[in-house]
Formats: sequence, C-alpha cells, structure tokens
Amino acid sequence: MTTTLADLPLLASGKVREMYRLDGPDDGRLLMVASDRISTYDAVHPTPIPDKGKVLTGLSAFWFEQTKRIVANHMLSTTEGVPAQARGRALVVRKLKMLPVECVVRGYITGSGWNDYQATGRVSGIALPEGLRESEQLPEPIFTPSTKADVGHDEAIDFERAAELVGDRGLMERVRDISIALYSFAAEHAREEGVILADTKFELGLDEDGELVVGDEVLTPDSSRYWPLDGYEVGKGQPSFDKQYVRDWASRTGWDKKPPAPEIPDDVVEGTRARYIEAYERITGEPFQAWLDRTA
Ligand code: PZK
Repeated sequence: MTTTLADLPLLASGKVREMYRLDGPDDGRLLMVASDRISTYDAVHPTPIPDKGKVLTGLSAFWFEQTKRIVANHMLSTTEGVPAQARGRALVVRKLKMLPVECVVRGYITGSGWNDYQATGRVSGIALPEGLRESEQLPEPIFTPSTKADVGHDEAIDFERAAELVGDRGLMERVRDISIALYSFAAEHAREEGVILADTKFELGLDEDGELVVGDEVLTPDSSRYWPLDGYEVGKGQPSFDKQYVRDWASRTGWDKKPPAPEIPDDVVEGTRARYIEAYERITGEPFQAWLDRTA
C-alpha cells in the first residue's frame, strides 16, 4: 500500500490522477485527485502544467452541477473532507460499483472513430453515411462504447457486446441514452462559448440503491476532445484546445512520440497553462480565480 497524500490509502493511480480512500464515520467515500501532469501521444511529460489539476477538477465540478438534473453523479464535496494540500484539485465522491465499459459519445468523426470509419464505414457497429470527411459533424451523436483496458488502449465494442459485459440490456440502453443526453447538453453549451465538444467519455456506476450514477471526471479536456470553433475546418485533424502548444512544440523537436516524453520548455508550459485557464473561463463563464477562492 502506498500513501502520499495526508497518509490516505492510495487505491488507484492513473497517468495523471490518483484515487484515495477516505476514512471516516461514513466508509463509502473516495478522494479523486487530479495532478498537474500532462500526457501527449500517451506519454506523460516530466514537466507539470501548474494549475492543470485544479482547472480539470473545477471543470468537472461545474459539469456535475450543471448535469445533475440529467443524471445523478458521485460528487459529494469540493471542500469538506478535502485535505488542505489537495484543495482545488480534488473531489470527495461516493464509492460506486463501476460498470465495466467506457461510455464514449461522438458528435464528430475523428481519432480512432475516423480510423474505424475509413476501414469499415462503421464505428462500434454503427453504420455511418458514406463520404464523411475527417472532423465532420455526424448527423447525430453516436454512442461508441469501449472496453476498459488495464494496460494499453481501450478497444471499441458494439452496443450488444457492451450490454453483454454489463449483463443487463435494459440498463445498457439507459446508460447509452444518458450518455448521449449528457454529451448533447454539454456540446450545445460549449458551442455557445465558441468551443466544439467533438467527443467525450463517461464512466457510470451503480450506487448502494442500484441507481445509475455518473462517476470519474466529466467533460474535462482529459476525457474529451475540445476544439476551438474559430478555425474549425472539415477535411483535416483539428488542433486540441488545450494540448496543441505542447503537441506542436513536441513535433518541432523531432521527438519520436515514444516514451520517455521530453521536458517542456517554460514558454510552452505557460502557453498551455493559459489555454487550460481559458477553457475553464469560457466554459464556466467565471474567472478561474473564483474556483481557487471557493476551494481555498
Ligand atoms: C473508480 N476509477 C478510475 C480514476 C484512478 C483511477 N466513484 C467511484 N467509485 C468506485 N470506483 C471508482 C469511482 C470513480 N470515479 C474510478 N477506478 C475506480 C480512476 C482516477 C484515478 F487512479
């Protein structure tokens, strides 16, 4: 068992965040902590982006609040129960029984979806119109679930396979409909702020009463593709709202995109940090400082 934060037991760690168990009168609570680490091309850079974890946690908390009428979520607190050194970059959440599938929704054809479409005309078993071009908006958002791989990449599966893994087709239909409703709500909001939400990934679970609850982080730049609407052009890959400075710089260095990822120079760190904060402010409509103040 590893402990690093306020001596809490570390339950799991991902590339850029950690999950701890909170011990208290109530034992069903977890602490999800977002770090300032950044990954590009699946490799984590040794250089942090200051405040990235706080921006992502603030965005996730904003979306949990905005979408709670669509579906219940695991967020309990952004302050009470959060250790001082994690304030602003952590959420106290309810422990759930997570479903064994990733709930991906795509409104635009890009990334692995674009690759699958070019190869087969389909994504996750869904036939798409002929002649789509890279980054084009789909006629309607589609649900393209994937497996949860412990190591390596998640694998696209069709709806029927997802229903098999979950063990309840009716539940999986609700998961699909909720995922699409969440995406549609957020994409409409983002577009009003000049941001395209191309696609996103949710993780849902069941609470103690068997109710469906959305967990994990929601609608952050790490779980979603956000593109600037300004400069959007069908027929090519789009720049990432948040990571494009790092990717462009990394390409110029000649890095082969295999680990270890290089250190990021100060000007690229500063430009990237500014983009994260801009994303927070555009999407939430409030100064990032307001999040820092509320969670201090
Ligand atoms: C849970 N993860 C992924 C996230 C990591 C790993 N509310 C919950 N209840 C039970 N389990 C999870 C959650 C959530 N969210 C999330 N794995 C399990 C994950 C962040 C850091 F190391």
